[in-house]
Amino acid sequence: MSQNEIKDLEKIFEEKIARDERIEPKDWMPEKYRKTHIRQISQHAHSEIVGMLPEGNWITRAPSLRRKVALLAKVQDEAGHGLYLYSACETLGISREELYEQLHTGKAKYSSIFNYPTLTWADIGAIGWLVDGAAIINQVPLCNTSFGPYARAMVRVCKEESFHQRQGYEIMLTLCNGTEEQKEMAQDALNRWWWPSLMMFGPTDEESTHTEQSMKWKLKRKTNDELRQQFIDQTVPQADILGLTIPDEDLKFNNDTGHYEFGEINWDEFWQVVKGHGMCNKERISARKNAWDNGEWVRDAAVAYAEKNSEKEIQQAI
Ligand code: FAQ
Repeated sequence: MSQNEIKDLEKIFEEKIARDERIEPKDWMPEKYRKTHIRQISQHAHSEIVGMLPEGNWITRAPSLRRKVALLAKVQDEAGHGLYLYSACETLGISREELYEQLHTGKAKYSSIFNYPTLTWADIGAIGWLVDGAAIINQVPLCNTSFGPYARAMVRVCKEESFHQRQGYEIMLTLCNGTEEQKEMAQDALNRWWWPSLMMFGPTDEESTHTEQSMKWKLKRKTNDELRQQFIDQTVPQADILGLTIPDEDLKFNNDTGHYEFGEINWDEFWQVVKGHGMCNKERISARKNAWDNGEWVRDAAVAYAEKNSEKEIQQAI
């Protein structure tokens, strides 16, 4: 393709973005746009899949049948989100095998939050309330992202996340209205999950490598800091209703700005976790690798079955 032809295509692409039209898989797109979407969408898909592990840990220990059914449904939803997102990512010309390979070799990231352990039942409440709460705030703007398959996947994902957030908050509410010991469990879970939840939104805008370009392409519709502030403003009053204390001595409402001011995030901890040195990084990746290896016979059987069926169809057509 000549330089002039590429320039014309770039112009059409930029104009579509400016008009808030969706870019679809068969449309021409700059290579960097394609690559950065593969990076973000696959990281998102991996997060959903790895994110099943901390909660899966509690399915057999849920305190009642009702809690067990809800948790089971939530974890299954997360598998579904991962699968939609892998499919959306594949439309950009990368195979599922390559995506898994990137996760298993550590080339692709997944959300830092899933490298923390779930120590008590209250952690399941805290994850639903805080982690799904943060995920909704991050993902609602992504329903308007510029790449069609990603935006469409986000609509259903967000609806399901809102059920997840409510089931988590309801667990917290029940614990907080329970015995003194149960309330302490809820406070302890909040103490451990608060700061990692704030880190989910990524580094500050100043430190973020991709935000500027991703905002121009309308892949991201809000910056990391904007989303983090929105999460804090929304969540602090919810903690007040629970009668829990946010573990941040510097947290205070600023009447002039209408926002909460908050303390310093431990960015060293964040980068340590992102680089693979968190409490559960090794355990999470090895669980995923084992699942892949142990599932080989199922994949082989599915391929053999599909081949047999297509041979049969060809024979019948002859
Ligand atoms: N963890 O330049 P930025 C969920 C990396 S789904 C690990 O700001 P960007 C559902 C980033 O990749 C949760 N790494 O990056 C659920 C980049 O490194 P790279 C996942 C992180 O992409 C709930 C570098 O730092 N959600 O929770 C993190 O513009 C409950 C520089 O950062 C999504 O993925 C992090 N937290 O902004 C499941 C949503 N933050 O790639 C189970 C879609 C940053 O150059 C249970 N993604 N990094 O090597 C996004 O909105 C964006 O990708 C951000 C990061 C905001 C996460």
